[in-house]
Amino acid sequence: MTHISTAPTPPASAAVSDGDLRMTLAAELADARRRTLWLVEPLSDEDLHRQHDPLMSPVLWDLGHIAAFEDLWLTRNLTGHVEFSEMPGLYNPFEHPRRVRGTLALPRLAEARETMDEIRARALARLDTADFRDGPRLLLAGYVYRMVLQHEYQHGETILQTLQLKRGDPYAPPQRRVLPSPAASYRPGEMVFFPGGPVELGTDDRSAAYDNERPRHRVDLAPFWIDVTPVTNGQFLEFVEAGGYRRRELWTEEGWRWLTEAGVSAPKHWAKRLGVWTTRTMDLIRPLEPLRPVCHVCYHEAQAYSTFAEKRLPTEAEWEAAASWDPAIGAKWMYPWGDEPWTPELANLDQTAFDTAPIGAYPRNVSPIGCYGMIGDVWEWTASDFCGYPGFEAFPYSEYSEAFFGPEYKVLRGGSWATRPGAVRSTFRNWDYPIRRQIFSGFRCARDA
Ligand code: AVJ
Ligand code: FE
Repeated sequence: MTHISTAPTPPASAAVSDGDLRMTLAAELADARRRTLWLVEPLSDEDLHRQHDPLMSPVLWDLGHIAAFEDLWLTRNLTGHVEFSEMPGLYNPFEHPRRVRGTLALPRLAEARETMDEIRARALARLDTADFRDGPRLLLAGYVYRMVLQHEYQHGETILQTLQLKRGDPYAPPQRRVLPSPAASYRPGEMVFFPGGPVELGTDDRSAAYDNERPRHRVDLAPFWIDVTPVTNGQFLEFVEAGGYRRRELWTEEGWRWLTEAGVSAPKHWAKRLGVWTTRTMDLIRPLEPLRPVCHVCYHEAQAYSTFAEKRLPTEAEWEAAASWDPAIGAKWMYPWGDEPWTPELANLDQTAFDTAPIGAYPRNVSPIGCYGMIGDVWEWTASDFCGYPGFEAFPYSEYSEAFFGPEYKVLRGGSWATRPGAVRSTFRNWDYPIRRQIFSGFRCARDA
């Protein structure tokens, strides 16, 4: 673990030669594509073209869009400046809302694969001569390649959201990684104390972080308590059985309006069969497991549960401090466990488990103050709106983050089982509408000291 001072983090490439970085990036691009194609391998052309849900694109659109984004940033934009809006019409997300993408004239898989290969070949040829030190800002420390990699990883998670909503036969994962069994026991609902005081949030990293994670800045936090683990199915079931979905006083006005319209009475993919609650993840239906984190709840459900538990949702500043700040020594880490890169023993990330793990399965996934499971398993809703940090500068395009700043989106943190490790860290910020449940989303609670 390294102590982070207030000086900007040196680019990751400082110690490696351009040649080594080129090889690493080429290997990561190959790995990203292997994974994307592996995820969609079980799907027929019909499955790929179908609009499975109004919230999601046909999977074939995601594939074409991944390639078009790569073409835009790794070839066209490295030759001369191209605006994001010049992305080809078919795959431009702003020209076609998701709910109508099923009506687009999308190519068959074989043709899409050819386009993907052809764009990749051009990107690799350009990578051969990339100058990561004195070239354009986009290329410094290899940034634009990591941006494109993270984009493919993120669309992999988007595809998994679609597959969870798949019509017809449920999606059968090509293979499922076996998750570790719980090695430690925690009492769900137990809390740890964060003493408050000055903490540093965000990062100055320019090698991988998104613009919305910058700049690193100081925030003064009041002392607070925060849950040791994400809220579990067992805890959420207490809320359901106590009539949580019928008790007006637990919901905000906006939350109650959503609930009335949505007419739901349990998290998405929960069902009660013959008096037994079950959950479904892809093609796996099983009795509700009380020790797995609750998943597929929206912000309003998280908020109502928190009120029921006489707690509240953490702000994203509290979440990041609890995940990455060591108040004893004034240090901040990339991940709760330190700066060590992810390995399968550390946290449930990287998609191939196709499932959340019971709490206690990852005893090393613990932050300095003692919060478990902040990275992996489920994204965690926070109380915060998605906004730019003080001194925010859009880079390299405002359509990634800035276009979504404002009170209509809430921030989620920490990644899920469906997130690839390169696409998450303690400073990473995700966002969605507070009514959304198709994401792999849970939460943990906080409380004032
Ligand atoms: C960061 C997950 C909210 O999917 O809307 C993908 C990621 N941005 N392509 C999204 C993204 C452009 C983004 N989220
Ligand atoms: Fe995209």
